Amino acid sequence: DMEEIFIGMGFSIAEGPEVEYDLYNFQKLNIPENHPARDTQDTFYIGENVLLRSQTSPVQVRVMEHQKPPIRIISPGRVYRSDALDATHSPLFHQLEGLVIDKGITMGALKGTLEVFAKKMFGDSTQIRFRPHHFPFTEPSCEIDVSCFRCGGKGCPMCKGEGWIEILGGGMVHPKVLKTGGIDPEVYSGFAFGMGLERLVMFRFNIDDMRLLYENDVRFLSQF
Ligand code: 2NL
Repeated sequence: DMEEIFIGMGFSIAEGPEVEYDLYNFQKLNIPENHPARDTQDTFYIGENVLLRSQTSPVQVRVMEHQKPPIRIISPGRVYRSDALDATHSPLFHQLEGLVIDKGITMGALKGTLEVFAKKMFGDSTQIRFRPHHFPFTEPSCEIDVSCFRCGGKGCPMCKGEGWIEILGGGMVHPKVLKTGGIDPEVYSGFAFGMGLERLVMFRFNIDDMRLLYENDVRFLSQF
């Protein structure tokens, strides 16, 4: 469903390796040597410079290096983080990231794109809210909430009384990231966003334990 929504807005689907170089997973995304995300506690290393990708951003870096703007892609796929398995964490999960680069791309374009996505995904009355945040690869950065699709924003157990549910992170692609991708930040700008698929699926189908998604229990699967 998510792919259909973005294809409808002119995006293409990009894929890349799950076993990545440190260079593509971290360095080219402005995540320096001493950044906590690079700790072996958080990332599965296969060799000194080779790891299981912890995000799908390296796919987008590879597209930047091989394709001239305009770029309009999503990169859905498996990612890996060294987390213990519990109801809300899994060492293997899925992300969908998006990247748009052209002349004159602004935060307004990010907002419009994600508003269309949220309405198509969760219903026409859905609203979105941007909150300031920090990611190394975007500047400025934000987290994006959608109005609770269960209670419409009044507050309920699903949104923990908040009225809003956090589903996305995003921002304007950092000039350093554009430059390492071979794109001139003086000429082009872009936005990027990312979201965790399991979290979204759990909200959509009211699933309270992520492990159910991986256990292949027929009693669970046959409901869909
Ligand atoms: C989150 C946040 C995000 C991106 C992913 C990105 C990719 C490139 C350049 C800049 Cl190549 N940014 N991706 C940007 C902001 C947020 O994901 O919470 N994901 C689960």
